[in-house]
Amino acid sequence: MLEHELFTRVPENPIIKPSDLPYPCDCVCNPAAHLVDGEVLLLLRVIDQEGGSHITVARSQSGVTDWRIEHQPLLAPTDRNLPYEVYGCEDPRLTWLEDRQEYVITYTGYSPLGAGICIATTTDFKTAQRFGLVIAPNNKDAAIFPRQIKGKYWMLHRPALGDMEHIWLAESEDLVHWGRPWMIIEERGGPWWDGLKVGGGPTPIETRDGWLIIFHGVKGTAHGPIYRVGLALLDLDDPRKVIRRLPRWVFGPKAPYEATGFIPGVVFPTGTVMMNGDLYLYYGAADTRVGLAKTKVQTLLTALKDEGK
Ligand code: M1P
Repeated sequence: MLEHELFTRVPENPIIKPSDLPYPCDCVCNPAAHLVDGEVLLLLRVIDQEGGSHITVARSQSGVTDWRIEHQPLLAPTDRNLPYEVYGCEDPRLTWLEDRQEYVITYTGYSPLGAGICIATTTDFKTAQRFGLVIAPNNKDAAIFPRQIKGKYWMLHRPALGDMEHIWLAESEDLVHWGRPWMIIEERGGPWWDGLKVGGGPTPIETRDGWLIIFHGVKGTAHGPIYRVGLALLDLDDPRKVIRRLPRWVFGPKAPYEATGFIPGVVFPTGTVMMNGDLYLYYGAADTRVGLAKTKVQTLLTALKDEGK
């Protein structure tokens, strides 16, 4: 029988839980990830005890254990001049842009007006320059490609249009003004594992075969939504062209720390790094903790080649 899951959980899971934070919080989940100065840096989404979210930096040599977590958030809803983030800064993704020599953080700004896409940049993860809201609500799950394509920056994003929540692309020359929207990965409706909605995951990964896209898909059930992980491949020179999409999911909530928690039945992939030839996938588990699962990029590409449509 075909093995459904293409990722292997590390035995240390959950690798970060609320009690690991140096200050009180309810949940820690959905981290962005990058290799920075030879170690893994995570941007954690932390849900405080009032219910709002902020973003805090964590670092580890191994990317698995011994996390050093900052005592102060990098991005928090404290600035009165940022009205679109007053309920929180959520679900970051992180991209290094070589041409700008800086990291770009995309995150969801949540406010009484809904959830929209915000951008900030940093070089040292001690301070960040906030651009504010760059795409109006309702829109989430933004991640910027790690290099320019055809002279433009490209971003995955997920507008909510009535009942439809598909993954789209947008282009920009300056990271502030985004346009030329193009839908690439649709929620499939019906009984499918990705029928209710889909949303972009970690920063797209450049491979010989194309841009590897790891995304989440949601199925609605009588017991609530199930969040699982899917795969697609986009053309390297024109990401508007979807080369392959895997019909099935490849990683889903199975372990107790994914099946129970604040929102049960959720694995929410948001960050990857390459470590010792493995792709490390960091994800939110039940919106409560951080999990880590490993695979080989080639395993994902082979599945897309053999089973993708
Ligand atoms: O509870 C699961 C997830 O629900 C939302 O997902 P989406 O981006 O698809 O709307 C988000 O609120 C996310 O933070 C959360 O983990």
